[in-house]
Amino acid sequence: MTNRLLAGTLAVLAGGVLATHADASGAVAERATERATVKPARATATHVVIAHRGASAYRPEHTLLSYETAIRMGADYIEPDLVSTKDHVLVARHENEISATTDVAERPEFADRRTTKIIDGKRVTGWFTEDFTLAELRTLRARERVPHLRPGNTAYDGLARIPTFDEVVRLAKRYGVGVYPETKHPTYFDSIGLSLEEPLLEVLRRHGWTDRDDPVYIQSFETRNLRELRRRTRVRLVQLIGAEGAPYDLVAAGDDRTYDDMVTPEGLRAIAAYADAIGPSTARIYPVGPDGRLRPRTTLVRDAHRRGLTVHAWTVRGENAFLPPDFRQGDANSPSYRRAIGDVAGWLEKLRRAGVDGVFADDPAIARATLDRAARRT
Ligand SMILES: [Ca+2]
Ligand SMILES: [Ca+2]
Repeated sequence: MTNRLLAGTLAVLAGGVLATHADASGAVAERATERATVKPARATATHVVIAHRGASAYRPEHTLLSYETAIRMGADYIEPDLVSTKDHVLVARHENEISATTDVAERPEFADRRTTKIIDGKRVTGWFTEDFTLAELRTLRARERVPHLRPGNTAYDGLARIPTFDEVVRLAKRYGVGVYPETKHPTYFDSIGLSLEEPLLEVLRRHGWTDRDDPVYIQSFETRNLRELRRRTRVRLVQLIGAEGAPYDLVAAGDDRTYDDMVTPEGLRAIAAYADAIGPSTARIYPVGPDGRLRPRTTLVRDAHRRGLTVHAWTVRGENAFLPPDFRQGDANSPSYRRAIGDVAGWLEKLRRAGVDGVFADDPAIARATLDRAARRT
């Protein structure tokens, strides 16, 4: 474990700088330097660090810059959210609507692609990946989603393209870490003839990742596509569980079961029939009271472990704006209070004590260091 922490620390120190350069055609490419000096942590310790959208605290989310930074910080897994292009290639974006994380709205050639759709029952207006070919999407440039909270990350705006899932897997393999892909809106993508599961498994198969001991977890907030994946692959599957609401596939089918039902012992037993892990909101472990304070912890982690389910909780973010009030720090009247970093190590330690097996973290470095330090003590 000491070696692992050391490796992660060295990686951060040695690899903090990522070089970007313009290639002959003028496009910006991302390239790692000092590759030989980097020995990333491997998924062998007790606690797994999943780099949520990459090192999204430090770089625009879902870019190779973000994933590579996460690997250098000691992440075990990098987490691409997956949506489809018009020509059925999987790319990494948190939503199929891309105006918040790319420069698409400023491209006159794509102005007529702006449209309104109903996605998972909600009306959404903007530009959608399924209306662009991969070649078209590749002309866009990624940008920071929350510049008001992460102003430093805007320095990287315009430097990275939208990566394909294949590129993300190749990056992970090059560094010896795993991938933790999430299928986004699987019922919706089925409805427009761009099913996500087939190309997902095909990319993994091409890279030789087909078994439960390969460094892969596939996650979904829906249930039907995980059951379907269980029949088609041996790689590990994760049922995501929201703080509220219900899986959209159940809603669409008129099934009134909700995430509340899924965290009961009976619900967990049903999940264990097709999934290897659950990915609950931290609010399912430490509910948030009406005053915003954390309430005593639930029995979810224990109940899940009794069913043989691994527990990976989401999402740990360091800014006060995202932390439970108990862990916020600084002057609440300061204009920079929301983006100031609170006691994220304290929050991670509290989750560790609750027995979680891993966390989704926007800052993989602090998660790696905190969880490893705790493991060294115990
Ligand atoms: Ca995700
Ligand atoms: Ca499908």
